Amino acid sequence: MKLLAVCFVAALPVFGHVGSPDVFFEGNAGPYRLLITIRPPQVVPGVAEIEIRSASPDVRQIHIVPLRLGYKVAQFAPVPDLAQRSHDDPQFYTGALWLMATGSWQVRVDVDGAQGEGRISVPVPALATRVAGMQKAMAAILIPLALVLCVGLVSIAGAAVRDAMLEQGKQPDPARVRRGRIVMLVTAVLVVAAVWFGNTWWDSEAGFYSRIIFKPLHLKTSVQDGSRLALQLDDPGWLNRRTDDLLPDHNHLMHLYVIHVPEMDLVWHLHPERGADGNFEQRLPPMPAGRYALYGDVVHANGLAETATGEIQMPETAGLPLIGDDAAGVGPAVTHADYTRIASPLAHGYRMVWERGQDKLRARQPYEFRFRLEDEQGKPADGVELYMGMLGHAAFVSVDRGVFAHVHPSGSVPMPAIELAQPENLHAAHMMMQSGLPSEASFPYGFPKPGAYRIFVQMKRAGEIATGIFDAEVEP
Ligand SMILES: [Cu+2]
Repeated sequence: MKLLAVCFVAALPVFGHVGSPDVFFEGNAGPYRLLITIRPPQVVPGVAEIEIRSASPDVRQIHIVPLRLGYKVAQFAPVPDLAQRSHDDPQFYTGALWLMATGSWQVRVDVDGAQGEGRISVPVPALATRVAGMQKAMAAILIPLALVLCVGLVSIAGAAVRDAMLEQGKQPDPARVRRGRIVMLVTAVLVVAAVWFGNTWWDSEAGFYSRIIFKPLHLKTSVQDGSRLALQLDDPGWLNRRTDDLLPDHNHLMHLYVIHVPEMDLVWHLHPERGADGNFEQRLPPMPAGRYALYGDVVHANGLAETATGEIQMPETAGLPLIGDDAAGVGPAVTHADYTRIASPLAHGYRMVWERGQDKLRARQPYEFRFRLEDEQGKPADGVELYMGMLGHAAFVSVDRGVFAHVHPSGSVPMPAIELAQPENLHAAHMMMQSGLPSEASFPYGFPKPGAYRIFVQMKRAGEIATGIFDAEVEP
């Protein structure tokens, strides 16, 4: 019973992102600092690609193994694979692991090196996001071949009845020809029936698989009494998901990003409260009339985290000032995006600086995004505080809005999933936080596709939440 309970609790922690399935994680495996990228498969069962960069050169070997999160690890652990060290870059390792079932997995990374051994586990979801269709070229070959087979079968059956018993050199008599035709007709009917049956079976298998394909929640929205945003989690139906089982993450059931679109010049990070009817409600701050895109991050009781999306046309709201963890940011319209701008102005003459370097940003490449708070003299700001338990929160949003990722300094894995995979590491992170905070936050992330992106970065200083807004142009 106890084991069952553990399995249930740890069933499905995955990620609340839109269009950004790759997992980025930065952490310590014992004495070794690792940046780990996991590209989960799009179909399940499927192969996850693992990339590991070690910050130190004294690593000898890295072993990786996929495990179901929450199961008794030692009992079911397969033999770990040896990650391949790159020839060009000795601190870079790659591997591929099969994830056999839909749900929540962790990739356990064991490091052996000059400083001894270290271990870290990275939660990763195995969610089918598409049906693997047949390639067109393959279909172009297989369909004519199947037709040849069907026609061949019919003509063989006809020939067998008509010609098989015939003496050499003789023509079949009309009775044999007629019998041959009848048999061909019957065979044709049987072949068509077999093809029809096969197709029905295939469709039913595909239908079963399509139920597994992940369908994210939607946000149904309306503005009431001119200043209250009513939000309803709308489930399109996926497995046995519920919407009334949410867990607080950093004391909030929902983390809602509201972005003015298409300009993307105004952003709010809000925390709607759940009402007695199960729906969410947010007191709106003063906002201009316009169109807004909504991204609501929630975590289910079983650990599943997801982003519910919506859009709303709003009238101007008088609103109330922001309180608590709610925050707002202002930047230039995205039509005036400056891809070389590295500083975002803040209140009191402060600014946030993106240490972006000179290199072009490329899709599917993991990066360390570093942002620094500076005072009016350009010195690193002091008085930095934790904002909802973190040094910083960053949202990477593509201008076409197909991508939204909420990332923390530890990466794109939500905190409840990290807690499940490695409580001891979380403790270490908190210890670090207590011994004074740096003015710089870094976020491991990689863009899933080329295009224009806006990055909203939030840090807290002297009781105020600062929002920096930056633009990125990502090449293929
Ligand atoms: Cu956050």
